[in-house]
Amino acid sequence: MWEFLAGFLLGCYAWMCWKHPRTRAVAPGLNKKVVLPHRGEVELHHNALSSCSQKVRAGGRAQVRACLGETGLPHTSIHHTLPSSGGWETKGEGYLRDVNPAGTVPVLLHHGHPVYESHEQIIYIDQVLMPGGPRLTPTDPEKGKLMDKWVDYGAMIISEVDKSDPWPGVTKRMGNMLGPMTLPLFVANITVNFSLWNTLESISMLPLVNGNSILFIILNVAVRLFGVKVFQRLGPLGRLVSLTRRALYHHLTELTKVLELEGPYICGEQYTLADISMVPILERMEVARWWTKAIQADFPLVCQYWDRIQQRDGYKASKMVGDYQVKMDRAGAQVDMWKKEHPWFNAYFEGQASDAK
Ligand SMILES: N[C@@H](CCC(=O)N[C@@H](CS)C(=O)NCC(=O)O)C(=O)O
Repeated sequence: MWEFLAGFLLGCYAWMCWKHPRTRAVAPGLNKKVVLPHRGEVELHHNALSSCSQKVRAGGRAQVRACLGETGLPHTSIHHTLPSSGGWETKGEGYLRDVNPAGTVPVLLHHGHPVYESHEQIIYIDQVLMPGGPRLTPTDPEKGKLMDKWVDYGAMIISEVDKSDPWPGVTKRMGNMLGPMTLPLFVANITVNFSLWNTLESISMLPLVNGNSILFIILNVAVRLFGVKVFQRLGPLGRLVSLTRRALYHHLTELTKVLELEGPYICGEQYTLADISMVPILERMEVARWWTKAIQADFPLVCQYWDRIQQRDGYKASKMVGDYQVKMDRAGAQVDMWKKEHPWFNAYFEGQASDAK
């Protein structure tokens, strides 16, 4: 009897694995020919912890506030759990079919037409949806080109980061730093916020997913086995984190150069989509504890720039709140504790001034 039941359940699982859709790439930007289920004119599918989502919320909220004040344009915000926040909603059949076959957030829908890739979404919000014309795009064509360059530089294109040789990918654009610099926070998050159920659920997803999701499942299990020493046990993981500080120095030097030339924002006096593209990166540095004393001392102009952005209402509206904030505070505190307990871990963040330059 039990053998029959176990065999039946295994058969159901195998059938589910076989018929479950896998993620696939989508075309960036507006997909005019695709119409997805929607309720409102403008919808944002996002996640509170997702940096790319924050970028769109930082741009989007400013836009929505303006729209609400001036036109009353409705905006629906739909939250989804991610593997990194302990859920697999974005890899489910419904999400892949009805929102994004790539299985990621954020996704902007306009009358049900999806706009994929956060760097495309912020442009679409400002240049297509904003009543009365763009507010976050300079009118001067030269400044416009500068803005485009920095929106592109702030994009996160994970496929550009080659696991065996990550340096070209992480230095190509600043957005590609988001993954490597979040790794210590991910490991801390799994350690202090994930239940055994989260790990078991992750393992059960193994035959259903592909790409980076598989790596995340391996990480989840490895953190259970090795704790923080996972960085020493899994060579490529340790190597990726160990180059983060040097790569951050590279990008913050570029940011300093443009601020020296243009300032106080990337395109001068006007706050633009270029600055919005920096928000999730500078914020993630905060949450994952990369704003070390050395970095603050070496990049005073970037610090002033970041302080200025943090005073803005659009930034304040884009921040995560509630339970997610509590969980990230707890994970951040764990990173702080590991820094104190393990000199080798602290060296990822502090290193020697000379080895970062
Ligand atoms: N280049 C994409 C990246 C999208 C992306 O990877 N989003 C992350 C959150 S920041 C995600 O959904 N991760 C979940 C996963 O890949 O399973 C964009 O900028 O929109």
